[in-house]
Amino acid sequence: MNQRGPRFAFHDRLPDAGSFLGDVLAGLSRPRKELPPKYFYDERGSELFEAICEAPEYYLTRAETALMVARAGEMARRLGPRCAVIEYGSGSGRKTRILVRALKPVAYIPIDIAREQLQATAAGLASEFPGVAVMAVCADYSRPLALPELAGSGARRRIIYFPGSTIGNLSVPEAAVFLANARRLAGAGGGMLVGVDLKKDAARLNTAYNDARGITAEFNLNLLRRVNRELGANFDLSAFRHHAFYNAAHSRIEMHLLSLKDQRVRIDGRTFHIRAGESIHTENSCKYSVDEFRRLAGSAGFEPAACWTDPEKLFAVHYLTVPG
Ligand code: AVJ
Repeated sequence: MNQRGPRFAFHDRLPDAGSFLGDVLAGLSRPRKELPPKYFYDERGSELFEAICEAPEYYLTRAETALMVARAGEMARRLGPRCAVIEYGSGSGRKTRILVRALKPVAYIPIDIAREQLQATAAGLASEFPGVAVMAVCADYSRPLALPELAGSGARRRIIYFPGSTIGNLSVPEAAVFLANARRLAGAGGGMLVGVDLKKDAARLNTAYNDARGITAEFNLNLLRRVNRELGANFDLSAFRHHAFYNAAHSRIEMHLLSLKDQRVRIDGRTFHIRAGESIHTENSCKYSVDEFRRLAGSAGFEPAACWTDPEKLFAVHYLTVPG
């Protein structure tokens, strides 16, 4: 842990590359090949994701940011004073700034797997909001994790902030388990503020994940570039094509990397055969109506306390509370 003054601490709890290799080998060994989307976010992947957020087709970030700008005051009143905000996957921190400015929490604990971006974002926030104790934790929030000590912060309740509809990466049963774990972390009297992309017509969704400039395609393919660089694999990027579509039966966008030819890939002494037309499933992005998400949160022991949506009904921010 390296300290940078009393208001900023950085805790590095990321396991080494071992789990990346294990996850990649396991994913490619399945009858339907897959790679976990959390590995999109190396330095280039984080940059590409920021570019996606600015693409005209990708409405999610704009809709959620506008919603935060319009309703942050109301949200802050609902959440109350002296919160400790724990953020899962802090990213660029734009939405966080809007929330922190309105809420003035006593502590802010961003948790992110993307180390460089976490450092920059957390340090920036700490200097912008000197009244907030910032304790960054570089970790994979999908695994059990220990939080830094909050006892001295004067926090009255823990609020988990999970914006961006990243919860959509999980299947519905996985999301139920994830929410139950989040409820335990928030604890009695705590809560969760979570951004969720709403169901809408398939054309709008398909366009959002197939932007005209091909940034999403680059983002998807960059995962193979990362596997090549960090794990010494030999994926031929030119032999794969980005394929994203709305699967209405599962209410989710699926992203795949479609193999354009029969090919073999070597990773860590193992060979994987990929047929022409076979795909590697790289991401799900589940979409929920307000009521569906409320029911899901309820099944995980949360009380759906409030929900804000934008005028176009593109995106929802739910406030869930833990009874106690
Ligand atoms: C950051 C997971 C919410 O699913 O919309 C954007 C990632 N993938 N374009 C999403 C993503 C393709 C994004 N999340």
